[in-house]
Amino acid sequence: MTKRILSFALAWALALCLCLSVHAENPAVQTAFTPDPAPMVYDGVMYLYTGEDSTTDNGFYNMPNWHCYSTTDMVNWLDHGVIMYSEDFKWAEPASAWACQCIERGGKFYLYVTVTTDGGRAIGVAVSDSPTGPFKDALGKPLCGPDWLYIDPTVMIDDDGQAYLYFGNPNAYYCKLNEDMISLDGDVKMQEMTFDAFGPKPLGSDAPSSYTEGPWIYKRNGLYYLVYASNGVPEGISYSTSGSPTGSWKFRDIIMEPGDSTTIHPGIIDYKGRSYFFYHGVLLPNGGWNKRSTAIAEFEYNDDGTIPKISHDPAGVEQIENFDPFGRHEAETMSDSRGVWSVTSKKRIYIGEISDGDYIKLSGVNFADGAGSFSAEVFSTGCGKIELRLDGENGRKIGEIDVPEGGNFDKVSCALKENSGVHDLWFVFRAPKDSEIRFDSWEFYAGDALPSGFPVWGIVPIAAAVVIAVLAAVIAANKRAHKS
Ligand code: FUB
Repeated sequence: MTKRILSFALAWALALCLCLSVHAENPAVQTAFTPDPAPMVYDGVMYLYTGEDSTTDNGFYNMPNWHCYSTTDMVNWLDHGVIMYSEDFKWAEPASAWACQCIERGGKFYLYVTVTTDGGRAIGVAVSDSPTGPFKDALGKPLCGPDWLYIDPTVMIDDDGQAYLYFGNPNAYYCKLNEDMISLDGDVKMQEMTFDAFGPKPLGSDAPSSYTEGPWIYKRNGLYYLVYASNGVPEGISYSTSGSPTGSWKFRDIIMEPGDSTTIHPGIIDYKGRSYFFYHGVLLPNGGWNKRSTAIAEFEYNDDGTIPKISHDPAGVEQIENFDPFGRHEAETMSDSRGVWSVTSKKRIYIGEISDGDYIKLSGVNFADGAGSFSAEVFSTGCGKIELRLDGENGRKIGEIDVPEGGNFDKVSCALKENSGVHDLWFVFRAPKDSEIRFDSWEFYAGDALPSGFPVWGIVPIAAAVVIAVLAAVIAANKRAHKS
């Protein structure tokens, strides 16, 4: 008996592990090119701020805007769309939205960015009441700059409330921020760029140390960590530590060797008891040195607080919670996708450019006792279908909706076949050649599944017919009674 209970428990534990250890492949986002990742945790949610490498090549970095994404399970990310364009800073040039970082203070969110202005780079600051925007230029002018050195801002608020801003290429600079977070407290200072502080300079380089750009500052267990792109190009990632936020710094080690991208931009953060390392690389089809994507790796600090070596791992990170599909969800929520692109329009963010054979995948979706029906706000330029499949692109089909031609994100529904438990969910799109599907949102409804292929809207005429038939029978019976 004990044996049976044990093997039953083992089977359950195994099943649970299988459910939770679904791996999403890097990159974290497939619906845009997402360089210069900057994570932020606020109110139990992991936010990710990135630039966007345009699909249109201009021979340099063509970066029109910044995006924000969020997750609570590290694998299924929701795209909050474009949160700002570089020209929202009226003094800045279009398509110059380089690295950024967001931080919260006193219920306001401050977004520090790099943009081009007056032939140089400058750091601007925008403010919002929400982590996902809208953000507004806080000053109407640069916070500091312009000069080439003013790139890649990273920001930290120390335990005593003092905020610090760090930035710089090819040297590392810092300054204090006033409590308002939008003005400097004192002068900008350069760190001591020595071998001891930032490691050995690359062979044949004029640089004073291995420090290159893209600093990321944080404090952990009383120790300050400055993580940065190192070794010139192609860049790797190294780090230095200090007992003080202003240095002096001690070079510790290289964390990540250069990959396939000229640049690589770090961000490190703890979330739900785990430590995550964000960087970018060339990870999407048609990617390249100026079409980069955010990748994530989980790591554990060594007992002495040092950071282990981290490899470029396409496997990505483990899902840490199941996904609840009930209630309304944006279509731009996913762990993986193929062929689709996120669009930020004036009215909404939606998934567009969907053609035949494309898919969107959500990982570790907990249907609990089962969903009975499904609806989506969707339309197409031809007719189309969305197939709902479990555990694979060609997995078991639990339902299908017809996507209407024309209209404007009208709601269509279908009944579902059995789907209880935890599954990976795939929306597989079918569409005639040269047509496009646009997909704004979806929703699962708990309850008994309707017979297979039975459209939810079909209930209305049938219910009406039943009511009419009953009424007619009652009237007829009344008439008969009256006559006799
Ligand atoms: O993305 C443009 C620039 O490339 C960033 O500001 C640098 O850190 C490097 O990633």
